[in-house]
Amino acid sequence: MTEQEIFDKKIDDDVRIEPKDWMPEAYRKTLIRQISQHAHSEYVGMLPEANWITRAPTLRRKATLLAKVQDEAGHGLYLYSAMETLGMSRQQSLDDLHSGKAKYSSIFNYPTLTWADIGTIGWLVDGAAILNQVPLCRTSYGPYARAMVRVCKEESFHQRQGFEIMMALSAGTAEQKEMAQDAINRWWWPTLMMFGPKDSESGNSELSMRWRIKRFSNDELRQKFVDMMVPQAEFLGLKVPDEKLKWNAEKNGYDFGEIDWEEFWRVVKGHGQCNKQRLDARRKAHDDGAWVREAATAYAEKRAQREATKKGA
Ligand code: BYC
Repeated sequence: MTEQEIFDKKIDDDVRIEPKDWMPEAYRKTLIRQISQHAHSEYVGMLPEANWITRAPTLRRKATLLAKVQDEAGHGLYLYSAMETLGMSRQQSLDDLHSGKAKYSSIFNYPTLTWADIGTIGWLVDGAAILNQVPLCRTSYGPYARAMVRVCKEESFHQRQGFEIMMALSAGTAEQKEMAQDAINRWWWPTLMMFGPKDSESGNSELSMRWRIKRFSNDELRQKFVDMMVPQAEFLGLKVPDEKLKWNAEKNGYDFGEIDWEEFWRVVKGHGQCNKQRLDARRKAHDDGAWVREAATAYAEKRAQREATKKGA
């Protein structure tokens, strides 16, 4: 059997591909592309939420939000490590993010204006992330799949905390309920965009599905999301801002309106409300952290020298 045939058989038999296995260059590249987009999303995703840590309404809310934001940093780290197993250094990935070459999820280029936005991000954005990421626990590349198991457990907790914030607000005063409705009005459509372009325009889907990197198409996941979230919105007493939303008994799912694809591509291409602000914040955090990296490297070098001297003695 050729190396290509062994690889194809593993994919067909659902056997994981591991870092030292032979893999087609295009498979390696598409994995790096997707994991990079994913890792940077976790990393940049800390910013809109961190914006509310100092303004969380109670100590318990603050502690929970702090833990959530730290979890996102951890998710980024698992994913950067998974990328390293494919030969992509962390420095290179970060350089690509900071230069604007690498993508991250469009959703994080929208501002968090009120506390209800934190609830809505947890409920809707993490809800979308879970739907997209649970199938990734079975993705064909071992290190990515294993990283996703832990990520998904933590995301489930994030979603619960978001929903709980929304329950409190929607059962609160008229102003609180209005704040919750305003948040869903602003976040609903950008959340639907998280699943990517329509299947007919998703250039990467076909190969990614064949290689079992992706298990469901962008539109399939988007449909599942709408079907899952509409009853939750109803439970909260909130209205989904889509006049075309309608139950379709024949397909056993909801029909819904068309996404503003022009807005989607504008944000993906770097021209959303907060793209500049997000990248500036990440670059600044990286520059401010230079001394930590230098200190850690100096410590590691000193320690290696000490070990070598001990061995020589
Ligand atoms: N934003 O051919 P397509 C999270 C790009 S959740 C920006 O369909 P693919 C978190 C796409 O990269 C969010 N770019 O691509 C949650 C491609 O560009 P390139 C992160 C987007 O890869 C809460 C081009 O458009 N989750 O982290 O087959 C708190 C054409 O698309 C977007 C993941 O990344 C978008 N919305 O499918 C904190 C999950 N959509 O690469 C953090 C893993 C598409 O050709 N990623 N693009 O230059 C995936 O599942 C897939 O990459 C996607 C896109 C479904 C997103």
